[in-house]
Amino acid sequence: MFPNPTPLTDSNPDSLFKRLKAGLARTRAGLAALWSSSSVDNTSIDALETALLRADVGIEVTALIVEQLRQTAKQQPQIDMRACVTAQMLRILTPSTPPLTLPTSDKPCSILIVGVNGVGKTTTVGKLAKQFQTQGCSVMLAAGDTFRAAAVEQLQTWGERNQVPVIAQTMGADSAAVIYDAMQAAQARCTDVLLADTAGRLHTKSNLMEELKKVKRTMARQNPHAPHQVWLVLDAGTGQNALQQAEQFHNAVGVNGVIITKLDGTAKGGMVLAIAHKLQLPIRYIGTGEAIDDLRRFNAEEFVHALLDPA
Ligand SMILES: Nc1nc2c(ncn2[C@@H]2O[C@H](COP(=O)(O)OP(=O)(O)O)[C@@H](O)[C@H]2O)c(=O)[nH]1
Ligand SMILES: [Mg+2]
Repeated sequence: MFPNPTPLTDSNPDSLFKRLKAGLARTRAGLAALWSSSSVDNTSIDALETALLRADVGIEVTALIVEQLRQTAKQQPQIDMRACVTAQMLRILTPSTPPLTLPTSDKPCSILIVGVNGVGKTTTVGKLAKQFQTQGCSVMLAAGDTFRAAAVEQLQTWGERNQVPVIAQTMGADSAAVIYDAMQAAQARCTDVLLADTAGRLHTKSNLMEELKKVKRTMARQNPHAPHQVWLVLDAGTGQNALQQAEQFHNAVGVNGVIITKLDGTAKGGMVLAIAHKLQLPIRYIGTGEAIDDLRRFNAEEFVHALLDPA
């Protein structure tokens, strides 16, 4: 019912892999010049270090990759630097892709989407609705961002686009109450998946975290296993700052999956490695555009190839 990521498919010219590659073009461009040198020496390692830092891979992961490369190069100066970096990135990212197992009998499977303002939560809820429907699941949306009227309308538009029901109240309503109502409605209609959108006012304001904690408690009152998943949406363009956001949300509501959006058009796509290394949380999906199909299950192998392979 919830299949794992599709395997690497770069044989089809129109494949999603090509689109992912196009999305990562800016990050890949920063690394491409490195692969021309035939041997690994101090100059090429220094250039790699700079390029990784520019791609926002972060200091820790860059140090790991560079140190490993130095060690390997000592024994084999003629090693293929790209192959070596590919292997190391895979080692860092692969633990972040455990299979996604969602309950199939405990309906609805409830997924709470959290994150700061503007990262792409509502858009991601809309894209996820399509993904789950494509997998044969019935979907309902809960308009838990009651802070802005536009947020409710935006979610309703995604509901219409996907032809799925949206449970909403007026602006200023209690977010927990909206999501509670949605859980009841989803249960009554035997809906498979309930996707709950939330507000993202400044994460430094403790009232957002308190509101999210209340949402969680209220959901658990309806079903002790709810929410089944709490997915944190992070904007790739924020680079290393995303780590702080992740810590705050994780401490407040216990995140068990990460979605990284806006990998298109950023040169900071390397932040995915920093997130994987630091958070040790599953990276579930990546967003590479504003359209409904611009969301992809995260696949470490596919991501590293899209990042490092020549255009
Ligand atoms: N380029 C790009 N834009 C995105 C992506 N995801 C969301 N957006 C855009 O980011 C903006 C904020 O998205 P929204 O869903 O309203 O964020 P929210 O405040 O977290 O709910 C909108 O203009 C979206 O179209 C993505 O993967 N790539
Ligand atoms: Mg929103």
